[in-house]
Amino acid sequence: MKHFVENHTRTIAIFTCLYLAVSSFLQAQEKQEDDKAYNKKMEWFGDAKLGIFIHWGIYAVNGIDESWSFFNEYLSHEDYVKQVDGFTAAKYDPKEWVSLIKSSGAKYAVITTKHHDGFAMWDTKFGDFNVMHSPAAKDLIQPFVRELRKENLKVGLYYSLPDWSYIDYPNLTRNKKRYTDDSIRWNRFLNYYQGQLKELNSEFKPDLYWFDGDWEFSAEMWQAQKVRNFLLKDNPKVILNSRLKGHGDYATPEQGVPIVRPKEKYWELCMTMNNSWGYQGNDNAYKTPNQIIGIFVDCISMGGNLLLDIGPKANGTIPDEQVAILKELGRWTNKHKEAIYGTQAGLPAGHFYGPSTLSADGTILYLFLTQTPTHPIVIKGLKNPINRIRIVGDGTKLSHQVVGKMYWSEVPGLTYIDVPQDKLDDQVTVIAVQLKGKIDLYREDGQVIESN
Ligand code: H79
Repeated sequence: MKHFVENHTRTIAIFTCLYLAVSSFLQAQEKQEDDKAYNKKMEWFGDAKLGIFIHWGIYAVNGIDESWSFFNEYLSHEDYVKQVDGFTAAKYDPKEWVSLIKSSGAKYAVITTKHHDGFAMWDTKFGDFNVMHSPAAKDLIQPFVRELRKENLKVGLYYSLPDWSYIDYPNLTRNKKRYTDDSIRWNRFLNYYQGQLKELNSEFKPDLYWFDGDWEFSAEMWQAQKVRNFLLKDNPKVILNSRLKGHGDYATPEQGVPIVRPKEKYWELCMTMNNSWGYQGNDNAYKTPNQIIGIFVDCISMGGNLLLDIGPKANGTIPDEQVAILKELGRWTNKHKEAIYGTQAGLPAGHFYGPSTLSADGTILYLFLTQTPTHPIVIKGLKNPINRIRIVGDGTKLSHQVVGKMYWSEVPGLTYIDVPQDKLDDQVTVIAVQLKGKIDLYREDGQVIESN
């Protein structure tokens, strides 16, 4: 009898172990499948590198902060809303917008369909605080989406979760609340905002949603998982930014350029050209094209994208300063496209004094010269022999010299590359280093010398 119990216990133990091993194997496989599907979905985004953000809404009429100006009580909600009367979009030319965006080198655009102020820019069935009840009196999103698609650019829709104008939304301003705890009113708001999202999803089938304002409530309150599920159900390839309380696909640092590489595989820095998201005629603090290109190459060097913002005027024209920046960016991205699109993050810190990228196959290293070199530039810790070095978008061959390579040491020498001053780009010069084989870096801390 004792023997039987022992045997029986052993059999159970063996089966339990087998079961656990098989189920963890299956789970790992499932995760791999998930990762594969996720990476496939994210592929266009990872390759795109540059997107244009558009903040367009009634705040352009007075040229004041989008939504925040009344939320922070710099003017009354009533006065803020009066801007609707001046929102004409009279010179709106979506074809021209898209042609400018495309010529900048951007591969996608993200437009505000509704900011925190709640003013909807498309012909929504939900409520009447929208563009149909303004002098513009037409859907402004639909023709823009159509033009983007015609030009093969990806479509991103910005949508604010908070709606500070909606009668059943709890927050009106920083200091004024409509209510704090009322599930009936909150449910009315949930139906409203989720209804709008379903409308956007079925009408425009965007490639990407850019949510904002999720900090106001919890994932449970927003019903974030449910929202993600219904958006993906009807539009399975859609990418969601991170601002759906942890239910998104990629990270969105705002304004601050990362110093170290973000831990998320996919990320995008959103940034203004001056200090405002929407059009503000008084804000002349524009970054120079050189600064913007410098920030852009920092992003791609760390495996991220740049989503660069423009703020059109209430009549639908894009301010001259912004057009000029996009054009210069376009000249630069077009000349250097091989070093930008479809590349991967470049060298980790320590190998080169500046940003860099790598071709998808890892055999070409692109170095971005954001500062004018007064001497040959140097790469450290490169084990590969070099086939050829050239200036991107120009073709000039460059000579190099390897210095300090000891035959008895594993540590590679220093590679010095001569860059002729008369071949520099007006903004950022790019050097292509064609390697023999995939890049191979020395990453140790030198070598202990035991005998010489
Ligand atoms: O649409 C643009 C801005 O209007 C919006 N996002 C970009 C794309 C934005 N508004 N504010 N912010 C981003 C940053 C907000 C910061 C704060 Fe807060 C909100 C400070 C206080 C409330 C969240 C909660 C961060 C700190 C506490």
